[in-house]
Amino acid sequence: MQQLSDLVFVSSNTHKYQEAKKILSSFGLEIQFLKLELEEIQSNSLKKIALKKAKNAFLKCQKPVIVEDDGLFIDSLGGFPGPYSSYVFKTIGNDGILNLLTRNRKAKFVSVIAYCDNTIQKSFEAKLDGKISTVQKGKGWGYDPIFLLENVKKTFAEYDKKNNISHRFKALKKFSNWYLRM
Ligand code: ITT
Repeated sequence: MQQLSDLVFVSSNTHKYQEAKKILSSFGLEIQFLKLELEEIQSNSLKKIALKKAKNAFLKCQKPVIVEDDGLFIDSLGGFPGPYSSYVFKTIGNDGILNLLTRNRKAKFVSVIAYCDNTIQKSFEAKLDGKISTVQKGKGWGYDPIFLLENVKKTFAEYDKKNNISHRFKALKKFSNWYLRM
């Protein structure tokens, strides 16, 4: 049964919201959306960034909120761009990343979902291992055209089941298991 809630997903990124909405709906949870660019603290920890964003979002909405902070961590670049993924995407973009890489192309996507209401602050983290492709493939958003799933040999942008396996799916699953039992 679908559960309507006061829960608001706050983000400046509509793609993230659309995926989160579908995923949460498959767990029986309906959410609202507030499109808003929240101030982000500088930190090496996605968890710290996400928890602070959630606190700010709650202060703005005065309703239970979730936010998400993601990072693409590339092994041969010592985890770069990691917490700076948004800035790096806006500046050098996918072509810039491809130009930086040579042989070792291992990478992972990490998602941290942070929840905040007037008494609780909590975060849920998940990762998905993959590789950086040699060329962009498919028409996805963000890093989707360069994030290669080794087992299916497709990028996220080419793969129609992204929402069943992604870093976002895994973190939202952990969140829902907790939230729906609260
Ligand atoms: P917020 O307002 O929610 O912070 P944002 O896009 O700035 O939105 P992040 O700070 O979490 O989000 O930045 C993560 C970066 O990684 C950003 O450039 C995204 O486009 C990219 N990204 C995150 N998840 C992705 C996914 O599933 N596929 C492709 N790119 C993704």
